[in-house]
Amino acid sequence: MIEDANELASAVRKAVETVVVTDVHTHLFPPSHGDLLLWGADEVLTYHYLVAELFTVAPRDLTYEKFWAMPKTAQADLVWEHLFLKRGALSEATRGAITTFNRLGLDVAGRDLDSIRKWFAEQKIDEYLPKVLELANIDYAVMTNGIFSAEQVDFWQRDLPVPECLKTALRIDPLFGDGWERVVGVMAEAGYAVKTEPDDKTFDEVRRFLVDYSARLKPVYFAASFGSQFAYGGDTAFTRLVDRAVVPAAVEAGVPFALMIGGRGGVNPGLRDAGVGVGVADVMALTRMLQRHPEGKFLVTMLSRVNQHELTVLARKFGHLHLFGCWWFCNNPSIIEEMTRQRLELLGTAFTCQHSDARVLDQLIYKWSHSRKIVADVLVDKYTDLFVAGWRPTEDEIARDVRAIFGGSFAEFLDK
Ligand code: RAT
Ligand code: ZN
Repeated sequence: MIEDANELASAVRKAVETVVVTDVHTHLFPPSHGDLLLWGADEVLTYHYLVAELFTVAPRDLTYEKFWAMPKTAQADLVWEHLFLKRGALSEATRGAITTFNRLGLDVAGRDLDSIRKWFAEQKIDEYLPKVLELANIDYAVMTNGIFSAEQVDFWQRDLPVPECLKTALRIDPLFGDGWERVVGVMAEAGYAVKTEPDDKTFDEVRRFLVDYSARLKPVYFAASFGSQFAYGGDTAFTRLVDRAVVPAAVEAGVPFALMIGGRGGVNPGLRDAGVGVGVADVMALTRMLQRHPEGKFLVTMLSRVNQHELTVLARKFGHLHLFGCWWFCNNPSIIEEMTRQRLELLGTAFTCQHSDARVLDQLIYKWSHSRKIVADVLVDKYTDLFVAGWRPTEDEIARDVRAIFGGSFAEFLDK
């Protein structure tokens, strides 16, 4: 038992620093899937979070069209020049690139991008991937596998090797909204009796398609992201699809349905991925889904800070809802701190405090090192309050609780 407050603080910090984390949502791919797996200096520097920042300061004659027509190294050069050399790299995404290069042992203070690039050019991905996972101290990362992406499906059909540290998630966004006609074509071609004007048979066939896919890819969950206009209930096509196909398929496959809610698409399409904004969504829509489907399991993260409190309260009401991560625009120290405090105060350890959303392998390094530091600060406060209240935890109990919010509670949720 720990009897001293200083000893308690160092035990908590050590537990967070050393905990093995599960990264429940990334955009990584197996090395066998070739160029789909992004890594290296130029990918780090052209992360869409950084492209958005570049255009906040870029000269007016740098049009989006000009930028996208450039080779990646030229795009990265522009980001480096405007966001790292001409002004302080104080934003979360810019600091993240610095942390990443630094933790890889590169001389960031020297500001020599060419030598950083040279180092990356010497790395072999099969050795580099495990090295990054070790530096980030991750047991496994969940990928985003677009089952309606022809490029990705082509790789899966070839049965290529997938390292143990990467697990699949079936990404099904095109089923909802504009993608419907195209995906009906894909499913019909694969032998499923689906119609663009959906009837009960179509829903059954979509369910069968998802269950068959699950048997092949063995996903951890099904996932989709939804805009801030997310709506559920009544006699809508989306509601019927969720009720009759998606949730039944997830239940049959024994996996949760993950919903990421709150992007505002098309705010600035010229910026491509970087052009999505944020909007406040209706938590009641999610509430209705949870009420209607007690047999399902739901993993949820929301994008707007405004939604976080209501969402966290909702997670106290339903054991089949598990919250994860501080998503995208919430993945900033001030908001991670606030969200983690709020979730601990309302949920104890029954949530997953963070996911990386890494699109570029190397980003695992900074996303996890930055988050560990913030979560450690919050946990030191919480354990100190508990100590003052008279409780005396052991080191093992602290390690157990830390692991819970970095992946243990997620594993329990999957198993329950
Ligand atoms: O955070 C991001 O990189 C977003 O662009 C999206 O990938 C989002 O996380 C998603 O999975 O839809
Ligand atoms: Zn994502």
